[in-house]
Amino acid sequence: MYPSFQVKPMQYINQEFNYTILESLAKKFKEQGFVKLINVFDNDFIKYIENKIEASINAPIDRYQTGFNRIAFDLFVADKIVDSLMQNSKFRNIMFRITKKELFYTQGLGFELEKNKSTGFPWHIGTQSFGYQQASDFGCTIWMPLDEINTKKQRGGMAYIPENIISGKFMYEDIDPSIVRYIKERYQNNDNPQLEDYLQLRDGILNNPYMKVLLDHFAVEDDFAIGDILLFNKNVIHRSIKLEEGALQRRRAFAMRFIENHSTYDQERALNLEFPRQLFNYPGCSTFHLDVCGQDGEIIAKSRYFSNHDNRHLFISK
Ligand SMILES: O=C(O)CCC(=O)C(=O)O
Ligand SMILES: [Fe+2]
Repeated sequence: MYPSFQVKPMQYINQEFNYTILESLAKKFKEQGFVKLINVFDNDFIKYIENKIEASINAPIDRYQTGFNRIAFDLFVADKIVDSLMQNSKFRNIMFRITKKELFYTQGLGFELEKNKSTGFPWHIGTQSFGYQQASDFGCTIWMPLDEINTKKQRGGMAYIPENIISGKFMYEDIDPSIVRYIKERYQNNDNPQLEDYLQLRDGILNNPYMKVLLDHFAVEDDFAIGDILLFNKNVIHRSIKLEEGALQRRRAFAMRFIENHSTYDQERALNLEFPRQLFNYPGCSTFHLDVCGQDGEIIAKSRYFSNHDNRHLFISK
């Protein structure tokens, strides 16, 4: 007889979130645009992600990413483990009950901050990650730190603004498009716009001294144990928090982006992401927004870009 040896299947989700808990999380998510969930992912899943991130993230290439020690966009394409998380009924239930949306997984990203050095991203919204869907379409992120975050010790997490106080919606709807339009019009008028003009506007609107007074005042910063996550919608203004002195050398995080399943492609918005990169001739961090669809108005989740739509669709049978 051979000893009966079986590999334990990955559970992904560590605990039951009952109806009452999910409804109270949903209420918070609706009000604030974000919610912290405790003890969601199991150790096997976290270890898997950690190993893969370690092997995939690299030194930054784009100026906008230099706040990180290592970073990667477009991770986990056709990854069996991540695909089966999207198929997991407990996971689907959590995502649907809290967001009240049927979601489609688009992208995975990895981030690493180095102690006392990396500043990460300043106040921002998901201009790049959600820059190919209509401004009004729903999108959200699961942010999953891979190192413990203690706000009273080393910090190194994120800060975020409740959407019922200040929402970042105006950035998608008005500011991002008008910044590109301003640069374009100056270019057309032979007014010689400079990369610096663009960068100051792109990063400056949410980080100018007066806006910072408000954002810093209303910022929420949480502790995270390994397995805890932050779920936040695309309108939540957020920033990285520096990892301060202490035992941890670096803080890593994995982010998963989702869009509402019926979101459509906004080609002008996607091309707007490219315009400054072409004009000022610097590399972008991702071409996902160009590759994902070819036609304006196309349903993104049905695009030929995704080889297996069912693996990414958090389908809910009602
Ligand atoms: O991990 C970080 O510091 C930044 C993460 C972030 O901005 C995001 O996931 O949108
Ligand atoms: Fe972000």
